[in-house]
Amino acid sequence: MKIYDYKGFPNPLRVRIALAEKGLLHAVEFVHVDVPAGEHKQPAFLAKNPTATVPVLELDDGTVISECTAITEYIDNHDGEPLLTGRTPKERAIVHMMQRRIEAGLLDAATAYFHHATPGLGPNIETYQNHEWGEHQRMRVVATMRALDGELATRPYMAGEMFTMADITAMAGMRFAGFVKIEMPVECTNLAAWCARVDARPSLAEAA
Ligand SMILES: N[C@@H](CCC(=O)N[C@@H](CS)C(=O)NCC(=O)O)C(=O)O
Repeated sequence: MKIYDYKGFPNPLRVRIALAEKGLLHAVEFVHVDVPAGEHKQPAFLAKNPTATVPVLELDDGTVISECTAITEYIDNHDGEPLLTGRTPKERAIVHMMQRRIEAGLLDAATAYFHHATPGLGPNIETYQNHEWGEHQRMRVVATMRALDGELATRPYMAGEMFTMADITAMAGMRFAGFVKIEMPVECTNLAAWCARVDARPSLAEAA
């Protein structure tokens, strides 16, 4: 298996954490894609992923899979022992529900803020910016943090009693929000405790 990514970027981090949780971090070959230089917009990469984003998983048979949720599903289920994506239909549904809420309201919103309301990846990559939209997304991030804080009053992890893909997306989102200086409201004590709990997992250090 090959993973095309850019170490340190939030979406690649999601897949690296999933690999670490499964003990597979050293079983894959990482191929560096120079995103700031625009390599992901060149024909060779677009042939693998027409949406021009990293990470991308390439299987030994040549199958190419993009989107972190799809890649995580493959990594987690290929051995028949899922740890991160739920085991029963109900667990799987709740993991996907929470994952998508968090992806949209936290990670994607923080990313939109970065690309639209800050210099982002620089003028060569940021060919369209809408500052007002970016600022709106910053407010969405804070609202999502408050909503997640409320959810975490009743359970230790985003989708229930176990650490899952929803927590991975949330950690990538919280880290990226911190990187772009969107602060967590001080009253979000449940979310702060969750951050400390998840940060302490060995997979986070292994994937960094
Ligand atoms: N929904 C995609 C998002 C991937 C994504 O946006 N990756 C960023 C890096 S964190 C990227 O490749 N950005 C390139 C660009 O914006 O031009 C996923 O889940 O993989």
